[in-house]
Amino acid sequence: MSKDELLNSLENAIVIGHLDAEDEGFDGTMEGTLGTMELVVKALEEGVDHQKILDTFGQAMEKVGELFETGEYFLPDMLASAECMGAAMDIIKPQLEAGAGVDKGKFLIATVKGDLHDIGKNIVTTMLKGAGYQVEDLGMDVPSEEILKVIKEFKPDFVGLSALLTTTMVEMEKVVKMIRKEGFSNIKVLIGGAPTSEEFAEKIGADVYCRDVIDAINKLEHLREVS
Ligand code: B12
Repeated sequence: MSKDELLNSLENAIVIGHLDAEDEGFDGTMEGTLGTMELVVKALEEGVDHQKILDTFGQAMEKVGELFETGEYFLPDMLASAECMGAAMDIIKPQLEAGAGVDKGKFLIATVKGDLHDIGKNIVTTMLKGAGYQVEDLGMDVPSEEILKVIKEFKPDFVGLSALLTTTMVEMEKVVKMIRKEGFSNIKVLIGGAPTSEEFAEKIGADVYCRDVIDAINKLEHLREVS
């Protein structure tokens, strides 16, 4: 199997929620065929670029979203793909986190209140750790009060907020206002997640919008240079 074929199979396995070779799949025909976990291990063994693997994860979840939107997928289907993503991330995580041996600052990250999407946030957490940031991850569905409490204890240089729903992105504004009201003017706030944008970041007073994790790493470098 070529590297491209391997990545295509990986994308397909995530989309159809095929976890591993023991999983028989939704139609009972997939037992014995390579699932997400075996394919990620194989990709790593064959030296496929980590970023290409992460891109494949993103493309797979994008497809799952489209299938959900068009009514072909239901919640359990999205959950099966999310489970595959979680397992795949657990496999690749140690390699991505293998520290840069530098201290680039403290980063507090959370998915805002009401939002249960944490795949993107977890990728950002893992990659930033690997890039040398000290990351405190508060998880998902985190109320603004909790974020503020931890800001006071952890004293981060950066706060990262994630939201995947149009209904929860408004929570971000609440957090930004709280941070500013408490006088933490030195903390840079980064936001990300599908419904957010540059314009939205500006509107709510966040410092930076990040399209994806690479964008985040580049923009953080810039913020560190100018501060
Ligand atoms: C997986 C998934 C789920 C899973 C989540 C599991 C989990 N543990 O995360 C489950 C099944 C639980 C779920 C539930 C729901 N979901 Co959902 N879900 C998705 C799906 C398919 C993929 C999201 C994902 O993981 N993407 C892959 C990651 C890698 O990308 P990402 O999150 O965007 O993150 C990258 C960047 O955005 C950025 N980033 C993200 N956050 C941050 C933060 C910072 C600080 C930085 C710097 C960068 C950054 O970097 C990341 C890595 O590069 C999306 C479709 C989509 N296209 O997004 C729908 C989607 C987000 N869900 C949707 C919906 C409607 C729901 C439900 C309401 C469904 C329902 N009827 O119950 C519920 C809501 C639950 C809740 N309260 O949150 C809609 C949202 C529509 C909208 N506009 O609001 C989408 C868009 C699907 C669709 N097309 O309709 N979902």
